Amino acid sequence: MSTPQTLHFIANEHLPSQSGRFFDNRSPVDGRLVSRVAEAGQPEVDAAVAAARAALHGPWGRLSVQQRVDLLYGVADEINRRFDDFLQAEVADTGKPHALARRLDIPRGAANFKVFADVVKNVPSEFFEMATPDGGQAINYALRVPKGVIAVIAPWNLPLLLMTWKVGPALACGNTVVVKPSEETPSTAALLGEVMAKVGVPAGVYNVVHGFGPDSAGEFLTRHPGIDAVTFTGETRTGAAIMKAVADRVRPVSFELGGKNPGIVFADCDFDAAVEGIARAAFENTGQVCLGTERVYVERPIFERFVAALKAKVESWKLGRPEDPGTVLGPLISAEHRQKVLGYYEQARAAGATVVTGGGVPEVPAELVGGAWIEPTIWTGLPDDHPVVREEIFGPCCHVRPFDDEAEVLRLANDTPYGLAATVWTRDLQRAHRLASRLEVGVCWINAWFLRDLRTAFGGSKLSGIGREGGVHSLEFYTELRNVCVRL
Ligand code: NAD
Ligand code: 6OD
Repeated sequence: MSTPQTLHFIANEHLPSQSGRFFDNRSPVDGRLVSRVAEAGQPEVDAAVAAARAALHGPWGRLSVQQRVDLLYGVADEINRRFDDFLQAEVADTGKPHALARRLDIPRGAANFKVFADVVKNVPSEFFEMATPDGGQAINYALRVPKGVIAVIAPWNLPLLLMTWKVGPALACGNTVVVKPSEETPSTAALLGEVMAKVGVPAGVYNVVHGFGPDSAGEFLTRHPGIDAVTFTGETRTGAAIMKAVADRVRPVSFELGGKNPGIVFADCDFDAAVEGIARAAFENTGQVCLGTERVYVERPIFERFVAALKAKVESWKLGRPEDPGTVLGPLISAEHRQKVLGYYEQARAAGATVVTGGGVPEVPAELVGGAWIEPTIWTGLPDDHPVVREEIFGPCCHVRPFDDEAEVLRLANDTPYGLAATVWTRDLQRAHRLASRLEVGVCWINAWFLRDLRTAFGGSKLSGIGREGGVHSLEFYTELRNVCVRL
């Protein structure tokens, strides 16, 4: 059987590159070839941006809000109708367990269209009456207009979820998009093109170009003069490169970047819930979640017991093939990423950390040896300034450290250049609210983790991002206000 091809999606057509160039998309489960992916050069990026611009001034731009809303509901319904196709595509690229993709990634892919369709149906507008200098009268009202052609640059960890988290609001607000999915996970973005065409989204509204970052599709797109704004999720240093790329044209950016998130566990917590919550925060999706917890602080009286329980919990989680219903942990995204994570495992060992569990590569059946498998790992005993405790690893690992009081743990938690998320486990709600107001993060969970209401503001402080998206907050980035002043 010939290897499937993943093509660009431009003006509702699946197209190869003019250069004929392809790159390999390999499964992180066993290294098998999933597809050959067309690699965009400047001509494909030019074509995608031109298609997006034409659609903006064409049929898409002439739709009423209700017509857009109906189409986006249609997109969500079609994703749900093709749920299994999306699931298979996402799992083929990422190796994540079916159970996780079924619970999280694919439903959120659909929900991201419905939620923002609902948001734009109910946007109020401002209105002011004024006196004119000659004693007459005028009125002012604000129109919310789309920003234009939005570049969406997406990462590989939650590919459909994070891409649609940007495409949903962008389209709901009347923009058109050119998406550059991660080179590791091109499949669901391509599949979404089929959905758009099927439900009747006009050609050019949703475009996808595949390729890499620097000197490839990502950079060609962010430098393109036809792009009106860039929304990006990924590493902080990539965000810095994108900011430079758009600086000369002074284009706005919305950035969701890296994190080194603290998990804080007080002795009065619901112990089992805290163990379960921290285990999910540290290890779910094989630790490849920007909101994940890589620094865990546990109040001293329960420290030993907590570490033992966390170890027992993660050791009970089965690594395995995605389709196996018992599988909780998949592989990392790639051999290259595993090298990076193993580098931190090695640094922790060299620095004398206590390796509570894991620390290396697990034994796997022969057919999985080509995959990016890794052991979930817990350390204790590292100094607060060690790179393992300070840098984002993005793997299934955490360092656990005892603390003695609230002031100390607040200082430790905030001692980071990042500011994405924190999770606090306690039954003392006064203390919880106090910490929530003092932790320097964009999202603070109390007795929960990754619990999301999509109407809330989402984003990071410090090096973890610029801007907030979610609910009406997304309107700030995806629309502009135009004031209309009418002399009566
Ligand atoms: P990455 O920055 O390496 O890549 C993200 C995307 O940017 C990819 O599509 C890549 O091809 C593209 N890219 C790379 N260099 C580029 C350039 N110079 N110009 C334009 N595009 C470029 O990130 P990743 O490895 O895919 O994802 C993991 C990172 O993403 C982690 O740091 C994680 O914390 C972060 N992340 C953050 C959030 C959040 O909400 N804050 C969510 C998910 C992931
Ligand atoms: O839930 C979301 O909307 C979101 N942006 C999650 C980010 C997860 C990071 O890996």
